[in-house]
Amino acid sequence: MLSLLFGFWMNPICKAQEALKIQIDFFDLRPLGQTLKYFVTPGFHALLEDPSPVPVLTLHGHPDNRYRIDVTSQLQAPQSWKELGEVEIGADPFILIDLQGRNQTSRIYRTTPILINPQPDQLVWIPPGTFDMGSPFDEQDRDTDENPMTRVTLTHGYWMGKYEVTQKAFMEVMGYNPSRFAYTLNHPVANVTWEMAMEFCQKLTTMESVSGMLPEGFVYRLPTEAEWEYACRAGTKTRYPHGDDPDFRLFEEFAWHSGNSPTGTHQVGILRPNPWGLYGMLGGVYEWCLGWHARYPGGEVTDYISPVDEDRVMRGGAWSDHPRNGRSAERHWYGISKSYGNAGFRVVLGHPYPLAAELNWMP
Ligand SMILES: [Ca+2]
Ligand SMILES: [Ca+2]
Repeated sequence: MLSLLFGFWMNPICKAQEALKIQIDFFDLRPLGQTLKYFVTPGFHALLEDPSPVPVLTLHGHPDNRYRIDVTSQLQAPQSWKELGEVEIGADPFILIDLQGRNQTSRIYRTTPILINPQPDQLVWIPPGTFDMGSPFDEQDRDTDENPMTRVTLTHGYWMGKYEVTQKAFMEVMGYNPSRFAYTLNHPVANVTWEMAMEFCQKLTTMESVSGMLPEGFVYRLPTEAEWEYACRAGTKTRYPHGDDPDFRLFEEFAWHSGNSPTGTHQVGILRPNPWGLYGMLGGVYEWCLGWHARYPGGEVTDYISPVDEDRVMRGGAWSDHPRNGRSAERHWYGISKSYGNAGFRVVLGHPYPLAAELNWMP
């Protein structure tokens, strides 16, 4: 009987990847969906008793993680590995059909983590993509700084903080708590200036880098305004991620605003998240962004960052605002050194922004 050798290798992984659990099963397409028996040898190779006409791999992993899958037919020849593809593990298992493996007598697979979410409880992967930034002229309650609508393509994915930065996180990095209303450590940090938020990101990057928790080539920083709105919209074009909500009835299920939170902030993560799993994007505290409150360019732009203008931009509305000021397209602004009880931020873990040098800022 012909034997078919399958296998997978896990590359050495760093501490940040300990939560990773990936398993590759091997299925036969004939009959559809029936699992073939396989045996895992001590060298992590799976030996199939029966040849599969087309190998099908099912990859289970932690959501947000991406892997490169390589294949070879000769384990002894290191040069023979060929890339089969890159996969991004979502909530459901990823099915990879290896058509080139049809009727092959030996197929050995290797997975290499490309991107591992270093803090799955705190960060959400935002994939690259294109969206329309701003609001259409007929959007209820819109302001004129939301036009012209601009089609923005983000060429890099990034992780975004699932929550606004909490007082606990801020204290751990900065050693003090600026929040005028210090309720609990799980409340969002407030009374933050743009400069303080920038310094937090820089210090956190250094700390995580030292402890080996930072994926290569990534830094903590503020989101650009485009990254913020793209993540907030989560593929939606309506006033809010949950719809147009003309009379704001649903808004309070997602956001702390002047109607349900007139006296200050609440702990993060209590209300419902947006479709991509981000909490408190709307309402709660305003979120400082990288860039300025400048007029949109219109047309189509890649990796947009707003040019120098008078004030720094912040997004999402706040606990002190009417829901009309908590729309996805709504823009707010403060001076660079201003801090208010509704001013906070959330982090992005992403590529260093190419134009960061133009921000002309040093801690
Ligand atoms: Ca917010
Ligand atoms: Ca406005």
